[in-house]
Amino acid sequence: MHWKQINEHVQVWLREVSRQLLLGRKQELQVATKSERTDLVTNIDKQVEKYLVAKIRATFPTSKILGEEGTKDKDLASSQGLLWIIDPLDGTMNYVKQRDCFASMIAVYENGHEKLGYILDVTAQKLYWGGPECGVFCNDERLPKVADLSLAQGLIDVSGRMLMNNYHNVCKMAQTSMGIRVYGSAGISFIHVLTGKTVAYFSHLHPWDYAAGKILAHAQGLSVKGIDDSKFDMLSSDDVLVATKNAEEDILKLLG
Ligand code: 2AM
Ligand code: CA
Ligand code: CA
Ligand code: CA
Repeated sequence: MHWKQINEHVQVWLREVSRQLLLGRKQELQVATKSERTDLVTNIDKQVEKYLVAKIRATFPTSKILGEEGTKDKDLASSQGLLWIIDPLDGTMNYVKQRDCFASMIAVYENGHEKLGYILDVTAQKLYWGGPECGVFCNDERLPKVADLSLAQGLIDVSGRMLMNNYHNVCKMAQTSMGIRVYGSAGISFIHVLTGKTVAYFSHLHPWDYAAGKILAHAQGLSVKGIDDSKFDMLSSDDVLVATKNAEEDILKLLG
């Protein structure tokens, strides 16, 4: 399928997703915990996933879908046709506590190949989108390629949990870099690497946290790597490192 046939629909859906997320943050949220005290889900996470799944099924009925909030079709690994991986609201804790720094993400694969990735920075009203066939855009403007800086030349971004536990020696990585940042949204962190604001982002992530960012990062010439598992496909969780090629080399040497 031509990427434009998919993109014309997704761009319209994400405008509605943006409206729902902006409206939701003004309202009282229904907040529940999932795996632990700090793992939250709101009525808006569920509402946006439901909206996107309905649109995908109505428009591309043979699609397979994996969504964070419970959508999991059978035979996701079968590589035929379109596979959608969606994170309706990324940075739910930020959405609840700060009401900013959150994203919505969609990844599209066709016959097992990376096709299109979308990260919507809702409060900035910026949609980062693209893929191997069209390159990467921010809204209507093509994103420039980022400089291949080393770890010592840039900022590194890790998850709060990795930092608190000095997991994989991240304190040493931070000391080697120009400084460390923690944003609380994998989508926003991917955007920072895509736009050259940071040289690396390192976090334990699920497929819906990294699928869109991985497609965009590859199209930007950046490296995305799973650190723990030898198998790093679009359906496994892993400690994921997205970085410039130079910073990746530096970080791999410091890994604990
Ligand atoms: P989420 O908001 O969609 O759950 C910081 O918490 C970042 O890590 C967010 O992008 C969050 O995505 C993701 N994340 C992955 N696993 C998480 C977990 N178990 N608890 C909280 N956040 C998690
Ligand atoms: Ca979540
Ligand atoms: Ca997420
Ligand atoms: Ca989410």
